[in-house]
Parts: sequence; structure tokens; C-alpha cells
Amino acid sequence: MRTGVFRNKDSFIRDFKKRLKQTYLKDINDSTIRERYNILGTLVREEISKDWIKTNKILEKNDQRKVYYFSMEFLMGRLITNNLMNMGIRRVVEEAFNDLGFDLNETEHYESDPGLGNGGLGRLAACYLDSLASLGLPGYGNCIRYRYGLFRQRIKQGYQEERPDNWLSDGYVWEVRKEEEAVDIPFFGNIEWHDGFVYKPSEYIRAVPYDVPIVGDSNNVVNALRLWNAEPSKRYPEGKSAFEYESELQKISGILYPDDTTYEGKQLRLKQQYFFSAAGVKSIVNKHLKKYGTLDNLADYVVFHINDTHPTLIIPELMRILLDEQHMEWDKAWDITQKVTAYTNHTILAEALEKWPIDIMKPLLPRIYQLIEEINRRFCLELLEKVGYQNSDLINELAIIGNGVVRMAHLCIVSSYSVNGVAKLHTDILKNIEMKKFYDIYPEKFINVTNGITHRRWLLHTNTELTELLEKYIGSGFKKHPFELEKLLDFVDEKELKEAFLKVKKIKKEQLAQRIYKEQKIKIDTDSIFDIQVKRLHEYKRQLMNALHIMYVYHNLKTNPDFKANYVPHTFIFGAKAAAGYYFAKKVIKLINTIAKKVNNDSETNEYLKVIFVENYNVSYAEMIMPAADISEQISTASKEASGTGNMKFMMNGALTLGTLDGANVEIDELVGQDNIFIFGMNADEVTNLYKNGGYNPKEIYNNDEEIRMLLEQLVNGFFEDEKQDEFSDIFNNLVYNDNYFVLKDYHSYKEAHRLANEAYKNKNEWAKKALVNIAKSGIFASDRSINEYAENIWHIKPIK
Ligand code: 26Q
Repeated sequence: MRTGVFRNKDSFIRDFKKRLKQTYLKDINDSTIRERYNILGTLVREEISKDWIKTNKILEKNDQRKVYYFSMEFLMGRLITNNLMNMGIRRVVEEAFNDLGFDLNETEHYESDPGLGNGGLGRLAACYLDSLASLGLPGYGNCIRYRYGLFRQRIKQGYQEERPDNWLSDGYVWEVRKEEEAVDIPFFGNIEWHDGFVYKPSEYIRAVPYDVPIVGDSNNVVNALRLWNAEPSKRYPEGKSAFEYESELQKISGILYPDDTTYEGKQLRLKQQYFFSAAGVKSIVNKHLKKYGTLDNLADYVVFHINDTHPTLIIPELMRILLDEQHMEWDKAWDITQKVTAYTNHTILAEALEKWPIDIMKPLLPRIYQLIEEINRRFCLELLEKVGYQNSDLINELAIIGNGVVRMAHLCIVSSYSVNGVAKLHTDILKNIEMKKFYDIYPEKFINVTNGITHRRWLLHTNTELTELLEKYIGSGFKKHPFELEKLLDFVDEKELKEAFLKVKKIKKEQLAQRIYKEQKIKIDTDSIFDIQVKRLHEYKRQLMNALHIMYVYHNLKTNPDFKANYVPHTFIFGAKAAAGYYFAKKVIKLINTIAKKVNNDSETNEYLKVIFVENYNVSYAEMIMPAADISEQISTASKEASGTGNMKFMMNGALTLGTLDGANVEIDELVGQDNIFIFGMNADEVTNLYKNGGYNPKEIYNNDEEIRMLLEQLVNGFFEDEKQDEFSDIFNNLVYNDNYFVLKDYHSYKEAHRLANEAYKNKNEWAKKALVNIAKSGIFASDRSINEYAENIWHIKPIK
């Protein structure tokens, strides 16, 4: 039971009105939504702070091991609903708002959705924070307080435009500035020798932490996400104008880099990486020293988790502190460093692996670079002893530094005690192919932890209708123990359940349809199949294949009466941002919008086929989209998608996967069985072998396959009459001459999967059963399971006592 403001409806109303008056000098009836939101947020934060202080007090007393999750991205989404729910006070507030004549939902939606991440990796970090707190585990996020998050997307004449994401314009109620814990981060300068190396930086940047509370579900535990802001240091750099210094430092926490397929080393990005890694390490080390007076026992109490290679500089930074500030011997420092760092790999795309040019790193971080050189030298020597001079090729291949660059993944593997992939297939590919030679040296380091999603946000909060229905059949145990969703299997043949499920689905489809109508003025049929692909735009994710198939459907609706008679109306929905500099991805967005315009306005077909490209797909939009899907498109070229997490969100909300055997789809397939999923295309082995044998010749398919030729020609023959003739010629050429991701090769099997799905949907009862099996089997993808695995197998942390 809560005391104070949230004790009951009446006390809340009284305090809410009073605070509103004190703050804005207004009666509640004259208040704006912004004012109501701010007061609500403030009251909730104050309530959270009680638990926050308590949690911290306990931890100060306890000798407990904690994990610090370093990630350049945390894609949190709105926190208000999550906080109200997890605090167990949403009901009280909702009733109060109803009494006052205001809509709580609308107020919640006023909160800005901070885009401090690109996609999967950032959202995973956010789900993991929710699970850590909800499982009562001591775990903290560490990131940058980007002034601007990922750009907001606008679609104009079918093209993507990028606008700045000014998420802080109105303040952020959840953050608490911790001035006292600010630290100075050194850059540039040189190294001198005075009985040992002494680093003399020429510039410092002040890092000021802002803590955002992470509220556990009904357990009074509050953890934190620490966001670092770059500010001027009191140690002002000599010989630099104030203007230059200020504008340089502002950039560091200025903007989130968009995830590009091809990795490009930019000095600013490296500055960001060092800035938040060093700030995090320093504040943690300070705290530890304050408590224990030594770093000798650091590894007993601290784990630094490295979320992809972006925070790799934790490793040399910790070495720097242990050697230069604590004056430890190398071996001891190295031993500690190895025991506190664990690394997760999220990608197998070779071109996405981080490699920093020495020319960029060395002048910016001279001491850090020097330490990496020493780590590399020792690693190469060790390797030499193991494999001998005759294997110098292997040493060159695995070295941390080579060809003028620092290979960050190599540094992580060599230095961390744990290396994990994010789905079974992905980890197998790391072990057997991508990182095989490291696996041969350090087999004990490699482990799999399949990704997960927080079922609280992605089921309980965003699909209350489905949650209520499930509760009726299997009780409420699944809310705390998502594995209990499996109890649903006992009921999947019950007619009432299936009908009730279809009703819920329809409600969620209507809610989405309303939003789409409001924003885009396009009416969609909520009895049609909602076939949805939402994720970042990347060639390997093959939105292009989806688009080509829609062109095929359209063609057949126009020309083939049998096809039309057999076709269940479909609404194809896309949501995707393309990195601003990713030319090809932007072309695909244009193509999808061009197709949409043509087919949506064709009265001969638009009862059967609609295409929607939602603008500015983000976490909040996803919350409406996931519950509304019938079909979840997970169609990446096998072996390329490390895991995927959207696939799990769709599944938990009762959509059927139409996809390749890639990433976590493989595990979904194993769980639900072939009757409840539509799998198509080459598998990972086939793809790997095809690459190995020099790829294939798409031109041959183009020449010999009439249907594919017809579709591809529509890209360049004026079929899209409103577009320039060469608008899509780069897409055409790419498919015919490169087709690196095997779109043409998998096309027919993709089409066949769609045909089967279309047939299956005709029996709605059977469809409902399939969807329910998916829900029942989805518990394993709750991030609570993933986090328990991390806690037990990698971090060795225990719940807060
Ligand atoms: C790197 C250098 C410069 C600029 C940007 C980047 C950068 C930024 C973000 C590189 C990669 C990312 C994000 C990667 C990512 O989201 N990977 C996804 O991670 C998910 C969580 O594990 C997986 O489910 C997805 O399969 C994987 O693609």
C-alpha cells in the first residue's frame, strides 16, 4: 500500500490540484495538457524517489555485486505509463483523472518519446533495464544524454526527410542532475616519461551525469540509467577560443549517430565513445574506492557489460586507471580488467564491425592508444607461443591492431571473460565461422543468450485487452512468470477463446487504423490481413522483396480474376527509418511510397490491397502496431539478422511469423512448429555456401524468369507514371547485377509463403488457434528470461536483499 499522494483517489486529486496551482498559478480547469502532464510526472517522480533512496541505502550497506550496462543507445520510449504501472498507482491516477474529467491516456501521450537509439540494440538495452529492476537485480545503464536523438522522419512526395529530434525542448521530468558526481574526461595532449609514462592531456571535457530512475514492477526497487552530458571543464584548454571549445564540446553530447551499414570512422563518434565510457568507469571506480578504499577487489563487486563494441574503450580506460592512478603492476591490472568486462556481439555483417584508424585514435587518446598497443603486443606474443612462427598469418589476422586500424571486436574478445551472441544461430555462426579462430583459442568464453523483450511493456501495458482475455483463461501468474503463458495451450481449441481473441485483434486493428487515418488520411479495412514489416531500413532486411511481392499482387489483381477471387484483402504496413546517408535505403522508401500511391488510388483493386508507410516509426508507434498485426514479416537474408526482437513482440501479441530461418526466427519456428509459422527461402548454410562459391548470377534469373522480368521492368519502364523514368533504375541495376541479399533467389519461395498464409487466413478459427499457440509459446522471449541467464551465467549477480 502506498502512503501520501497516491494513497487514494481523493488524496491524489487534492495534491494534484494544489501542486498545479503552486506551480502554474492556475485552477485545474484552466490548465493545459502540458501542465497536467508535468505535474503528474513530478508527483510520480517524487513518489519514485522514496523507493530510489531506499534502494540506494540498502545497496550502500550490502556488499553486493552490480552490473553496469554500457551502451551507446537506450531506446526507452515513454516512461510515464511504465512508471505508473510498475509503481502500482495507475488505477488510482486513472480514476482521479476520470473524476476530474481528463483523459489519462491523452496525458500520458504528451510525454516525448526520447529517441536515444537506432533500433534493435538500443531497444534491447531498454528492455533489459526494465527486467533488471523488475527482477530486483542491481543493474545500471550508462549512456550519453544526447541533445538530439535519432532524427524524426517526415515523408514528402514519397521521400524521407529528416528533422531534428528536439526531445528536451520542454524539459524531462524523469531526470535528476547529479552535479556532485561530475568528472573531467581528458583528450589529446601527449605522453611524457618521468620514471614511468605520464599522460599530459591538452584538454578536458566535464561529464555531468543525469540519472533517470528505472522502476521495478511492484517490488519497490529503483535502479538508474545514467546519461552523461558534456560541459565545459574548469580546467580550460590553453590556446583555444571559448567559442571553439564550447562548440566542440557541445557536439559530444549533441547528436546520436545513425546506424549505417558501412562503418565509417569519425573522430566525433570516437570522442563520444571515450567520453561516456571513461565517465562511467571513473564514477564507478570513485564509488568503489569510497566504499572499499582499494580497487584490488573491484572484480568481486563490479561487472562492466559492453553492448556491442561501441563502449570498448572501457577496457584500456580501466587499465589506465589501474596502472597510472593506482600504480598496479601490469599483470594484476590485466587480471582485474579481464574479470570485470563482458561483451555482447550484435552483428555479423563484416562491414559493420568497428575498426578505428590509428590516425584518428592516437592523437585524440594517446595514452589509451598506447595501452591498446601494449595489450596487442602481449596478446600476439602469447599467441606466438601457442601457434609458433610458422603461423604468422594467423597472428596477423587475429591481432588487435593491423592494417592501420584498431579492431574493436578483437580487443573485446581478448580482454573480456565472456563473449555472447544474441540468438542460437547467431552464436553458432560466431563460433563456427565469423570468430572461429578466436573460439578455438578461448572456447570457454563463448556463450549464447537469446534476446528478449519486456512482456510488461509489450504485452501488459500496450495490449490490455489481450492481457485481460488471457487472465480469464490462465489467471494472472503469467504477469510475473511469462512462461505460464504456456497454460494457454490447454484452451486453444475452445471456440469462445478463439472468437474472443479475434475480437481483441479487431479492436487493436481499429485503434491502429484510426491513428493511420488521423495522420495520413488513408482508410484501411480492419477485416483485411494486416501484414506488417517494421524495422530499420537495410538491404539485408529485404523490405525490397516485400515491395516486389506487392507489385506482383497488384499485377495479378489487375489481370487475373482467379487470383482476385482467391485473394483475402491485405493491408501491407511498413515503418522504417533509413540512415540519412544511406542512398539505396532511401530509394526503397521512395519505391514503397510510390507503390502505395498507385495501388491505394486504384479503385479496381483498393478493396483488396492497401499499402501504408507509417511516418516516423518509433517505440510509441510500435506500441500500437505490434498488437494489431496478423502477419509479422521477418524476411532477412538468412545469417544476416543477429536475432531480431520485433519478431518476438509480434509473436507475443498473436501475429504469425512469415520469415526466413534467420536469427531468433529459428527458435520461434522450433517452438511453434511448422503449422503455426510460414517459413521460406534459403537457410543460413545455403546462404553461406552460396557466398563461398562466389554468389549467383541474378541476371540469369532475370533473363529466364518471365514474372521477375516483368516486375523488374515495371521499375524502369514508366509503369509508375508520376515518377521520373530513372527514379528506380539503381534498384533495378542492383537487383539484376548485384543482388547481394538474394532477393530474386528467394522471391518465389517468399511468394509461396504468402500464398499459404492467404489460404490459412480463410479459416479464421484455425488462424486464431495458430495465433494463440504463438502467444502460448512466447514466454521464453520475455527479457526476464534473458536477464536471468545473464545474471546467472555471465554476471553472477543476485537480487537486492
Ligand atoms: C556504428 C558506428 C557508427 C555509427 C553507428 C554505428 C552503429 C549504431 C547502431 C552500429 C550498429 C548499431 C545497431 C545495431 C543493431 O541494432 N543491431 C541489432 O541488435 C539487435 C539486438 O541484439 C538484434 O536483434 C538485431 O538482429 C541486430 O541487427
